[in-house]
Parts: sequence; structure tokens; C-alpha cells
Amino acid sequence: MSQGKGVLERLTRKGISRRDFMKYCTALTATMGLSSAYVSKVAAALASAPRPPVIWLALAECTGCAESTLRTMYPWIDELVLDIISLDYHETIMAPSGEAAEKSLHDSVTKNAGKFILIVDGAVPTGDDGNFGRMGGKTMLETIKEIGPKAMATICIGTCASYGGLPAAAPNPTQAKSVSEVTGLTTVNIPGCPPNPINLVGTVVNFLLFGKLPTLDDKGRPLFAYGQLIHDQCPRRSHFEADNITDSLFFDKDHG
Ligand code: FSX
Repeated sequence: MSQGKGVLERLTRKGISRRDFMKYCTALTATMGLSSAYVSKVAAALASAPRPPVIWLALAECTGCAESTLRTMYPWIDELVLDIISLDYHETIMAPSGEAAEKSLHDSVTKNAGKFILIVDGAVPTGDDGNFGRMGGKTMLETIKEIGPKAMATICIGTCASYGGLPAAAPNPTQAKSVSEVTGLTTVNIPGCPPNPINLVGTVVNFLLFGKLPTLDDKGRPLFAYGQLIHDQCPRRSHFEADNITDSLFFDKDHG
């Protein structure tokens, strides 16, 4: 059985029709800024592309990013996300714990060096030599500095990993910083607290379709998701603009 059939069969067992799947693919294609001609290619990429190995590190954060990604308004998206990537390490949802979890992490890094996608949520505490955040007997600072440079690409999901976010808010007692500040790596940033999970799926599907990460803006964000203001795309914008023009034509704002 091909992997693609497997995905669709599993979704069917959960009561998700092919029609629902194609509706999601259509929304995803539009989110990625691609024409409708790409819908079938996006569906094929989701259903049958080879799965890139993914390591997901959770640093200083509230787990909202993982929750929003894996528990979306579509209850089957979690299955789809876990089908399109080969998630080798994710502390929140993986079965192993303790030394077994650490072993999975380091086995995957060694086996897939230069070939895995690193997804990071959460900022990196750097104060007190990084001792405000530890996992597996190491500081988060040590872990991200060790694993980051071995990844093929690093995707920061959430404002914390992208720019420091909540943990870095003043007075920032843990001296939390973004992943790029700490590692010097160019990261794909998907900000939001939590971010919209479709932008993560779109980034991964972009990679599956075109073999490269999406074009980024000067803040490291995928242009397809952050290139336009919501205001500019609002279907009510013409009413807003018309009201403002009317106001300026007929009212002297200084004197009522
Ligand atoms: Fe930060 Fe995410 Fe906000 Fe929370 O991982 S962007 S605090 S939703 O969990 O990092």
C-alpha cells in the first residue's frame, strides 16, 4: 500500500471524506499564495511525498504552539501533520521518556545530520549560563547550540522562538533570546502567540513541493503568510475607506 493511500484511508476511518480533505488542500493552497492549479499537487504532496525527518524542540514556552498545531478546529489535522512529517522527537507527544527520549533525540540527530528539519518552539534562556532551562541533563542553550547547526533548516514556531516573545518580556530575568540570536542561524520564523498552524503546514508543504523553504521577508517570515496586511485583504475595507473619505469631506474634525 502506498503511503498516500494510507493517509486517505486513515482519514476516512476518522469520518473525513475525500471532499473534506480536498477542501483543506484548497484552503492551504490559497494560504500559500499558489493558484488553484496547485490544489492537486498540494494534495499529492500531503498524501504521498516522502516524509522529512523532523525534530521538534520545546524550550521556554507555554506549549500553546504545540497545542494549537496538534489540536486545531479540524480534529483530523493532527493526524495529517503527523503523517506529512516523520516526527522523531517531540517531548509533549512522544511515548518514550527520560533516557529513552534522549536516546531517540541523539540517534535521530546522528542518523539524519544535515537532512532533518528542526522545529523549535520557545525562547532560549541564556542567563546564569542557561541554567534557567534544562532538559535531559543539559541546558536548553547547550542543546540548541549543539543541534541547531546540524539541521538542514530550522523553523521557529511562535513568537518566543522567533523573537524572544513572552519569556523575553522586560525585565527578562532569564535573559531569554530568540533561536537565531543564540545560534546565529537563519531561521524561518512563524510568529504568533500561538501562531496559525496552517502557516507551519504551508511551510513544510512548500518544502515537499519545491524542495526548498519559502521566500522570507526581512524578519524571517514566509512571505506567503505575512506578506500582506489583513487590513488590505479585508472584504469590508472599501466601506472603511469610503467612511473615512466621507468623514474628511463633510466634517471638520477639529470643530465637530
Ligand atoms: Fe510562546 Fe509557544 Fe506563545 Fe506559548 O511554544 S509564542 S508563549 S503560545 O507556547 O512559544
